[in-house]
Amino acid sequence: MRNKILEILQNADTYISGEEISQKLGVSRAAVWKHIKKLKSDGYDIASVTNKGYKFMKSEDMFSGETIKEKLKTDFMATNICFLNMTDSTNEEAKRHSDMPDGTLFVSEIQTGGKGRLGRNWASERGVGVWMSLLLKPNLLPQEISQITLIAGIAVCKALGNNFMIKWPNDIVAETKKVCGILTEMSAEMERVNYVICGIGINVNNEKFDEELLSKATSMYLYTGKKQNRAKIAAAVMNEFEPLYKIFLKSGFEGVRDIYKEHCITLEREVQVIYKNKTVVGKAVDISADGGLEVETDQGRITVTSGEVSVRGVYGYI
Ligand code: BT5
Repeated sequence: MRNKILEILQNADTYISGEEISQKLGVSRAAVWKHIKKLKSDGYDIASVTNKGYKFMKSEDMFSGETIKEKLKTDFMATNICFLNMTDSTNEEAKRHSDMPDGTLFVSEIQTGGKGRLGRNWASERGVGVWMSLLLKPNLLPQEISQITLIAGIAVCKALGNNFMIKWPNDIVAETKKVCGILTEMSAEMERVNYVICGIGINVNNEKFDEELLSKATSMYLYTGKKQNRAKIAAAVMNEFEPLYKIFLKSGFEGVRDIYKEHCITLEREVQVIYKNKTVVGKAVDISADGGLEVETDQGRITVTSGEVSVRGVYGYI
């Protein structure tokens, strides 16, 4: 109910009376008033004026479909945005609406069931992160899709700035802690991809993390000491993503490989690769033409393809 009230307020251009909201939702005016009081205490700036009603105060820092769109320089990416106050997972939301156009972006203020890879959880608190999923419909083979994750990684890195690097294949880290994770899923047949969902979770203004994440997670705020405008960040990722994606569709991963390497912190490090149930230790020396990690081991060079392994620096998380 609270989310429905928030949606009505955010979509209204002017004051809307408690009476009108209560009629729209079929609840009492007292209930509307109670929910609005709670929204205010959650930090939403809602003006209330006698005889006029309530108005959502839009600010520079507001995070919404509109404020993201204002900052876009893309041809098709995110030109259609579904902005939600709450969902289980933006990846799931995109799946439920996979008939929407190529490039549709699903964004949510909070995810109640944010997902990582292999059934892991992704912590997605309200109001602090960019939790978003891009629906894409490329003309590619199923085996090429994991490379989209790598491209999203470059886009996030470029959008966040110099201090952020990619830990192969697709974590974005600030020094030794994770700031962003990417989860790409697809619906495909043997030779044909129906659609791809590229989910990106960026910890932006988080002030704290739960005990179990403390040692491995950070946010842009915790790392830089500055609160950031989330709409600007979401738009910047889209603005960086689109040109890279276009190069990729034309020339394959090869076309963006050097840019990926520039941003990859894993290269030139000793790594421990958990690979086909074996642990191999070696030095990460290169990224292959299709995005694999080339590791020099005592037994020679091996190429590990994304999705198969987890890589840990021998001396820590990176
Ligand atoms: C990932 O998985 O890193 C992919 C995360 C993708 C999240 C986005 S948010 C929008 C879209 N909708 C979704 O439901 N998902 C996507 P993985 O590499 O498996 O990492 C998961 C692990 O990271 C967890 O097991 C935790 O240890 C850690 N973790 C969980 N939440 C985190 C957070 N907010 N920040 C940093 N680390 C986190």
